[in-house]
Amino acid sequence: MLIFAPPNEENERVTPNPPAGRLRKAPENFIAGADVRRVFAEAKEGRRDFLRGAFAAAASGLAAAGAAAQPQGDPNILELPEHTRGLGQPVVTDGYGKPSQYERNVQRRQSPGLTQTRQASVSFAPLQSLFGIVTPSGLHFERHHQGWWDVDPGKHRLMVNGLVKTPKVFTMDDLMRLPSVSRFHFIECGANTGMEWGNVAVPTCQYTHGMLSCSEFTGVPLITVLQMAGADLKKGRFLLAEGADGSSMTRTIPMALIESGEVLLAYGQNGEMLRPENGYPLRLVVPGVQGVSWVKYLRRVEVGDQPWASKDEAIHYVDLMPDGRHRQYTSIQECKSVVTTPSGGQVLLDKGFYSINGLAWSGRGKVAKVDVSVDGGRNWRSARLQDPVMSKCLTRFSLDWVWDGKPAIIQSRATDDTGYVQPTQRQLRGVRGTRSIYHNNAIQSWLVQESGEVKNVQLA
Ligand SMILES: Nc1nc2c(c(=O)[nH]1)N[C@H]1C(S)=C(S)[C@@H](COP(=O)(O)O)O[C@H]1N2
Ligand SMILES: [Mo]
Repeated sequence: MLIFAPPNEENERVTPNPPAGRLRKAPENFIAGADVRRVFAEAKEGRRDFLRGAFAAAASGLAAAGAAAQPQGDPNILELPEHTRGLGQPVVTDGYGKPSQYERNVQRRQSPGLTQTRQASVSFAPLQSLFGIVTPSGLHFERHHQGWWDVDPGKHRLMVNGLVKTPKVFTMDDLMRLPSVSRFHFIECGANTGMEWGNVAVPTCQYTHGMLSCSEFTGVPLITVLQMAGADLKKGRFLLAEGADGSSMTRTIPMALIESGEVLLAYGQNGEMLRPENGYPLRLVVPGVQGVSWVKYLRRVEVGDQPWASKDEAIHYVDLMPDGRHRQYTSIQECKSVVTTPSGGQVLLDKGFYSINGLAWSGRGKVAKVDVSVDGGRNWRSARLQDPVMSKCLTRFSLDWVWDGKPAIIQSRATDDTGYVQPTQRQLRGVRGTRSIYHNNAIQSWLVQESGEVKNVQLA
């Protein structure tokens, strides 16, 4: 079984075997020695935590909804509601369509696990409320290093320079006249699930995994404009992408990825222009690679013969390994998955049938298989993969489950088409130690308590 994918040109080999004694003290949400039985016993005693406080409101709402479903004498059937008798509202011709008022809880949110700052710089997508694989644009997660802008497309320019015959400047009109492609891809911030390194039990999958979204992107393959500028692809094995916001966001992209035609100069997202928060009017789409390389407000690409080691690849987005060295240019988002229902903060209303649902993805290709466990990883069953299964794109999986009302630990484990298997927390820490921020693709565990409340736990 391959635990870690083979290194490639931008993925340095990881060092196995961290020195002993480096693991931090197990916090409350840690299940020591994978002692699932102890946790089951504790859960039976009804031990509760902050979930009660923060999510009691949501929980009681759910319970009420369940209790309202009466088989007989239901006034919702017997009494004709207003909407079957009166005239409905007119067509919406002068505005942008909005979700139902009853869905207003479905929002991007700031994580309670992050330091609260004057201006938040990350919002998380509500994965637990989404269906299928596409993230509605208004719910796409956001990560801004210096705030977002609504950039005037009439004034926006893309410069192509460096190792090229003729440096060129493109307007948005120039770019949109070129042949385009549309492709579905996920984008995941390298820091997604990062709090789990520090054993911070953020309560919901919105906060553990919500720096993840998936869209249909439309744009021009970057290679097209490089060819138009006469790029020297022999010497020019790297490309610098630069954003037009104040964060000086610059990232090195290996030319091999660009030559494959996958890297896009994208202006479209889910059938319309990009949203300002997501880089309007132009962003780089680098399938499989961590979000930071998907430079927004893209204003310049420079062809060069070596990596730039810019601040966002020399100081940030490096992984501190157990031997004290930093892993750099580890850009590919390895195979990962998460169960989105039932997940942390949700409440199972009653025993009986549930469809376990979740998302799986790999930065190296397609998801080949997802296994699901309801007993903390002792036994696994293969989940159904929902069509379509696309490369470097979210894949939806599901598994039928009958809950017997006893505590259960739900996990998912994805395998991609390179044969790489998503690691457990213990396996990942065994190689990477505990001092990373980025690239945590470990198996997530949700504890279903007898009360029906679901909680984020870690198995050590
Ligand atoms: N110009 C610019 N591009 C950027 C960033 C930024 O702050 N400025 N943030 C990066 C990071 S760290 C991530 S995870 C993604 C987030 O994209 P999103 O906000 O569309 O979700 O954009 C990347 N591109
Ligand atoms: Mo990011």
